[in-house]
Amino acid sequence: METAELLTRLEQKLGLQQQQAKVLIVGLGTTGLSVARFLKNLDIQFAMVDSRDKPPLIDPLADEMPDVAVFSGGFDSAAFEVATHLLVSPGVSLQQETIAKAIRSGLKVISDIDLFACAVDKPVIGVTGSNGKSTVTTLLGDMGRYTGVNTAIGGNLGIPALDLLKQDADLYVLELSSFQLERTSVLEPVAATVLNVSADHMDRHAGIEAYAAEKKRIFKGNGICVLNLDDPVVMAMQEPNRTCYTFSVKSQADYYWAQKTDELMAQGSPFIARAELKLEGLHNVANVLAAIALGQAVGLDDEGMRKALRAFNGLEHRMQKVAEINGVSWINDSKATNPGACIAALNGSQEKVVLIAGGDAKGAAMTELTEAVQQKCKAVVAMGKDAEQIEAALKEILPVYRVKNMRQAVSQADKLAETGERVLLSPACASLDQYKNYMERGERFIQEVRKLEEVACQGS
Ligand code: UMA
Ligand code: ADP
Repeated sequence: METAELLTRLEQKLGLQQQQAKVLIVGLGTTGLSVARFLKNLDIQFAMVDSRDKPPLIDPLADEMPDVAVFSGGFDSAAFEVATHLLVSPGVSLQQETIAKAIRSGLKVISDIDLFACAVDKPVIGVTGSNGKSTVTTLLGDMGRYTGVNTAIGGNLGIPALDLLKQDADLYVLELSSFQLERTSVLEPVAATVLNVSADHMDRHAGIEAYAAEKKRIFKGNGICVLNLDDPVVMAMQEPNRTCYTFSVKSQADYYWAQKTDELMAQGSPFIARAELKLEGLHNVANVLAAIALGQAVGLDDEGMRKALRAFNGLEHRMQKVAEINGVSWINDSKATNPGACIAALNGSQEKVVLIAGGDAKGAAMTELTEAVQQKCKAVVAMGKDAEQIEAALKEILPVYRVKNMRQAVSQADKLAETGERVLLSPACASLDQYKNYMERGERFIQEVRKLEEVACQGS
């Protein structure tokens, strides 16, 4: 897009006038840096503020843009007083005192997704939900590639939306978190889905209704809405006069799993046999149905989509088999950072489970796990900040063992699991109380399991 046209759009849609706007970017992480680059290119004035003493991307910013003003070590900055627009990174709450005050005083909140929406001139698919976003977004990227459509994927998945524009793609697929949607007002995807809604990030949202309302923002505009027929909270988002495709693993829908024939159906015709998928668990069948619906919504070729589905092995740290030791399978599902994901993992398990759970519950109630744990588990090993909460919720129904770290967790689980059973790391909690991220937590689990494997090999 020509710069002049982009500037016009920014002015019309976001009130960002090149000469007058002063954007205060809150947060110098990957989002903040992508925005700084975008605004610098357009000669729009901005400054940056970060509550940390040394924001993570301060060095690359200083190298690329040494003249940019950065106020770090707190939000107590006069920069808020001169700004016209606030671009708040998703990791920072809009309820933070200084930010809330600035918003009340009339500063307009915008997001990197808003800027992206103004700058993009190709179709955008939006993917949100409490669980399955990364899987569906990645699958759509593969489907695009297998059908010969130059597809860029990113957003909450990792590459900030604005950085995707460099790829000059023909189709963009954005994974969007509730935090990104909450501060986005102009994105109108050609097709979008809310995969499911269950309690997550309750420490940042006023409640599940408020959280669901943020998710619903993905359906802004007139694009095709892809809705989960099995989730009443999602179905309640349906608007009259909109084209909606439903998906279901329980009953007939536009896209559904036909249990009798074990096929995935699309618009009344068999699309692919479940046996052709490498992904485990019924929740992944739901994810695949949503991806097919979105793919067809933007006209991707069916055969290319099938090829992508047959090849897709799933993402790391989601229901990955790490080892089989003395007849016990060890599964890494470290990305299960909320109860909904852990419940899906348990429901998909055929074997009896020793569950390793815990971390930061982010305000979610661990009692949500009760039914699935009762049906599938023989014991729970609890670690991390909210281990006590897990113990309190589950100790009446099965043994709960408290441990301090992953080494102890694996060792305890090893003592408990017997041939034909599975040890599942599916924490139902965020990892940040003990690890850098869920990847580090999963890697630590894998390391400990590998040690067990070595010992088992030496013994045999
Ligand atoms: N932070 C401060 N002070 C600040 C700014 C940030 O303490 O002034 C902290 C935040 O509280 C947070 C961390 O720094 O813990 C990172 O925040 P950020 O907004 O700067 O993060 P970015 O590096 O810009 O990454 C963000 C998303 N991060 C969050 O939403 C926390 C990334 O999603 C996303 O990939 C990236 O933008 C590109 O779009 C990560 C994530 O954890 C994977 N998302 C959550 C999730 O999936 O559950 C929502
Ligand atoms: P997200 O990006 O929304 O966090 P992921 O695809 O990374 O989603 O999966 C995160 C966790 O949720 C994993 O533990 C995975 O097994 C589980 N999961 C994936 N899809 C679903 C679903 N449709 N319903 C419930 N849990 C799911």
